[in-house]
Amino acid sequence: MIGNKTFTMIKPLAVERGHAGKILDRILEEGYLIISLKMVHLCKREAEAFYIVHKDRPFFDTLTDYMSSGPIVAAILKKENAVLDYRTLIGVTNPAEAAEGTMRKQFGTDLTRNAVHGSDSDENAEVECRFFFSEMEKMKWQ
Ligand code: FUP
Repeated sequence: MIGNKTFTMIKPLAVERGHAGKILDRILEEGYLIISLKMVHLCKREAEAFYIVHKDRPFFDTLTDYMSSGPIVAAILKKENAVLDYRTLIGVTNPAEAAEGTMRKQFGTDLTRNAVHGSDSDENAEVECRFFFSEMEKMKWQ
C-alpha cells in the first residue's frame, strides 16, 4: 500500500465558497479513488496537533486559527504514485506561484488559504490518514 496512498484536506475557505464538489470531481477525473471521506470542523488544539511540525514557525498561529475557522473535507486518496502526483496536481504552497491548471492556482486565495493540503511523503501520508480516520474508516479498498 505504501506509495499508493495520500491524504488531502479541502481547507475552510474553499469549503465555505462551495468548491469542495469541484475539487473532489477534479480528483476523480485525475484517476484517484477516494477511499475515505469526511467533513470535520477542527478545534484550535486539533489544528495545532495536525501542524505540530510547524510549531516554531512564525505562521503557526495564523495557520491553526484559519484551519480551525470552519469545516474542512478530509480524504484518503489511492492511485499509483499518489503522494508525488497529488503534489503536482495541487501545485506549490503559494497559489500566486502555483502553475496554471493546479488546484491551488484555481481555488487558492493566498499562502494561508491555499485551498488544499496534500501529504509530502509516504510516511506523512500514513500519519495524516491515521490522524483523521479510524482503522474501520480506512479498511475499505486497502
Ligand atoms: P505544503 O506542504 O505545500 O502544504 O506547505 P507547508 O507544509 O510548508 O506549509 C503548510 C501550510 O502552512 C501551508 F499549506 C500554508 C501555511 N504556510 C503559511 O501560512 N506561510 C508560510 O510561509 C508557509 C506555509
